[in-house]
Amino acid sequence: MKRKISIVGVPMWLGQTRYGTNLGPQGIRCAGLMERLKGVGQDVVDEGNLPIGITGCFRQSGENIKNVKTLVDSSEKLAAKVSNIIQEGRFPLVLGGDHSIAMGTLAGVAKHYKNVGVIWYDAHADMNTPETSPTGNIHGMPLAASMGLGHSALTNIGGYQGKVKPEHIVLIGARDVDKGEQQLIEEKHIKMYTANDVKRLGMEVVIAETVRYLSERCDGIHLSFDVDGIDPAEFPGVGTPVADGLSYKESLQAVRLLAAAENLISAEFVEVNPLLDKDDMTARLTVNLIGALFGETAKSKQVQRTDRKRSAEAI
Ligand code: 5AB
Ligand code: MN
Ligand code: MN
Ligand code: MN
Repeated sequence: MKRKISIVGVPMWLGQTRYGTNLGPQGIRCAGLMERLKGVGQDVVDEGNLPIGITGCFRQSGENIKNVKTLVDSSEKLAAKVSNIIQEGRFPLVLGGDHSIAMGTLAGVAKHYKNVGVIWYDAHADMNTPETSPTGNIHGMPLAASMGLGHSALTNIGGYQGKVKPEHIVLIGARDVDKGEQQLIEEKHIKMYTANDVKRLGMEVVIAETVRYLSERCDGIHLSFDVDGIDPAEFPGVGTPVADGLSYKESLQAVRLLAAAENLISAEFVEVNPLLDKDDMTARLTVNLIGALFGETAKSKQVQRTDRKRSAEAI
């Protein structure tokens, strides 16, 4: 599908404690993102990186939550940016940064869509609150905060609460879920396909069911893609790796199937940490995933390679 894409980078790392996810947007760009999206004929502009505060100082109070102020300030900026992009009739493609940025993305998207559906592709559920979190890291809280649960500074981002309803969420790839998160999933009947469920059912079935489920209930679908959903053997450049993940091949299949979804309204790719990566593998394969989400196929990639070779020869 042809979309009008606006890229925004969010160089955020203070949602967790490993420096480097702030370099994610640049890592993804340097792996050739723009060229690839233009290569499949997409109308795409890169709006650069959001200016992010660097006033992180970890635990500021006795509470089990770190860097609240920095995270709230940058989420407000991102929410406004994403909202503007949608206002202009364009598709926000947000590059993380750690997953805390989803609070800002969703606050911007949900201003325009009353019933936004969310595909949360991740090894984790990201539904902790300061009461349940084992770490106090906000990148483990964005989905709870977006549902209106947890620290009030987070739930009020964008000036309103409840960006996403529990019945409008589908988790794909989960395999490291904390006790409090599991309780919430059961209590709210949140739809979840664990990594094992995907192995059992096959990705094609999972995505078909997910799109059907969300399309019946929602007015648009947001894809929140945490690259640690994929097995760390293939995606080593992540701060919270979990074994037995989804394969790169399955993930490519997932985004290829989503490329056809007319009601896909926004997407974010998060948690790429170039400092933990091996030979830029994670950044390069992430560009393959984004390319496929916007229409790249094995065949179109072949044509692009030939074109690049020809133009190099012509110089
Ligand atoms: B990610 C953990 N559940 O809350 C926590 O990478 C890990 O955005 C969260 O999915 C991982 O700290 C957050 C133990
Ligand atoms: Mn995550
Ligand atoms: Mn994760
Ligand atoms: Mn992670």
